[in-house]
Amino acid sequence: MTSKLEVLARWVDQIAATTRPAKIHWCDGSDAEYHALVQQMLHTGDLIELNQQTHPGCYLHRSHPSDVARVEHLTFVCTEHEEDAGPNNHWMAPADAHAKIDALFEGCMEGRTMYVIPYCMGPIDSPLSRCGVEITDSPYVVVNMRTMTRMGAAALARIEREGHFVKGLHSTGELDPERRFIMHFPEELTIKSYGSGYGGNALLGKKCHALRLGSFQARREGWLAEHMLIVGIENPQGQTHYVAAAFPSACGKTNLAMLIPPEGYRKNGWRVWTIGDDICWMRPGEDGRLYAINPEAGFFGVAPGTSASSNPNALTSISHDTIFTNVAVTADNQPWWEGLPGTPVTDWQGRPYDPANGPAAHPNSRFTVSAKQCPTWSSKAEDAQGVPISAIVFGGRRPSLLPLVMEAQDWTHGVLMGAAMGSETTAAATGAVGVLRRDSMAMKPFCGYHYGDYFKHWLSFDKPGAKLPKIFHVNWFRKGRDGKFLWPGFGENLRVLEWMIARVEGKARGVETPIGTVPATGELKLEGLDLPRDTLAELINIDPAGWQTELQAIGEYLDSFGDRLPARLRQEQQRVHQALQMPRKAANA
Ligand code: OXD
Ligand code: MN
Repeated sequence: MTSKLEVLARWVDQIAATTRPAKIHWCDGSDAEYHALVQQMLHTGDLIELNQQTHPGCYLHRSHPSDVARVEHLTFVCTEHEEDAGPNNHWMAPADAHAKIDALFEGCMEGRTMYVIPYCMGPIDSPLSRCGVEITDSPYVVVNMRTMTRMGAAALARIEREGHFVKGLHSTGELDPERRFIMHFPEELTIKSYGSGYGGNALLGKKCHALRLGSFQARREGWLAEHMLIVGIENPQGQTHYVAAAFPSACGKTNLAMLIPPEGYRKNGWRVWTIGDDICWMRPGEDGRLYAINPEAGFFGVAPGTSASSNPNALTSISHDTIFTNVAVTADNQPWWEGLPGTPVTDWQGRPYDPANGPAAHPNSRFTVSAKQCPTWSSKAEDAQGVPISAIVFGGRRPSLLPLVMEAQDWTHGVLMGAAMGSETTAAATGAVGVLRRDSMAMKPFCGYHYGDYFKHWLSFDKPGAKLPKIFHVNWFRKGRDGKFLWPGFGENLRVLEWMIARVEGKARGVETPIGTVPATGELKLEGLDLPRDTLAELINIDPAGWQTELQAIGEYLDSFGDRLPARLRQEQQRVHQALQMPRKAANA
């Protein structure tokens, strides 16, 4: 082993001395390795074969019923100074955190195999990509990491060239919620995760590396690591604009990333290209624009709600070579979840399906699939330079107040829109569902440092020579008085994206309001959509009294970040608040 890999070899030896595995397996990422691991897991029952006629290469994994989602209350950012982790994270002193979790790792791999997974987040040749090594005792983690990252020999070669990497240590342990921690040490570029086999807690390349440590690395190095999908919108003239969009977990990022244009748009030649559905790394290019890569190579998508009407591209992607986690199965052994046709016979826990036990598939059941299986996958996802971003979109589940779409006046206002983002909670994390919480840039569970410093970092991109994307805020989830959604969503969201692109190209006038620019009458193309005019008016209506209360609440929220909150952001909030107090024309006049 050459000298640069000695650091890695020494670390692996040291972990082996603590965890005491029976065997060490260095993962090469080959097909043969993948198939051997699948066979082994079929034998142990970690995987269950699904109907190979209808779903070739598809398998089901059932996790422990207490281990089905991310566990934010057990997730820690362990910076030397508590202040650096910020009020947005749980903090533990690094020495205490190491001691606590190392005690759990002691001897935990006895009699088992320890897998060493070298991986690269992002295209293997991209200067923006970053490498890591995950050590785990879970073969399920290995096969998922193979789909979700560029894993194996090529990543190892890059690590050897660069000589540095993020260190991730994981063990499923006893799957005891009392002995479960996800610890991040950003200053040491180290992750330690014990006691959970669930994706976000165990596939360390994803949330732990690409977002929590990634955001920390990004701030140091002058780029952004964000919880965003990346989608390309090609117009009938063949020009493609790339849009990066942040929504909290389980708010439809995967659906938007794989959107199917409404029929009229398809006929006219509009196309949609998928680059990523969850994470986006962006940095300024030489021309001043922001260029983005998707650090992931696969989708770890929420299964329930994925259907022929909501996301046919996802459904096609997962018709073969997919690992399903915690879905139900039908009588002929096909994967099943709420929203699909057919009938479940066995629920996600392997019990005969009984509606009295709740949904057949766990609400946070997932599929893991290679991005290349998506019919709209774009080869630009492999572009080492990334794709230029024309628009950044923020959004959340807001049943009222927030209009369908609004555009920020400038970058600072856009950062305020992102910081003020709020959403109803979903099943992607444990805890109550349907409660409104602020989730700045959809990064509340993922920002690896103080939110005040993070906002400052965002603001810092606005400098001479920068050609920054326009920033928008959308709300697909506004409800009418009858409690029903006002906007049909899904493919129809392209109409809103078209308006944004028209704004980017200077082809739509919009109507300025104190909270942002909304579409002028006739600018949102509604042909072929049965949407009454007053529903549209309601969707973009701005309620000044409601917004005054909202701005007040945003101010209080910003104040919770204390001294580290950039004054510019608080001034921006005051500017908007004051503008709301001035008399103005009706937004949708
Ligand atoms: C995810 C999440 O799994 O955000 O992507 O929870
Ligand atoms: Mn996510």
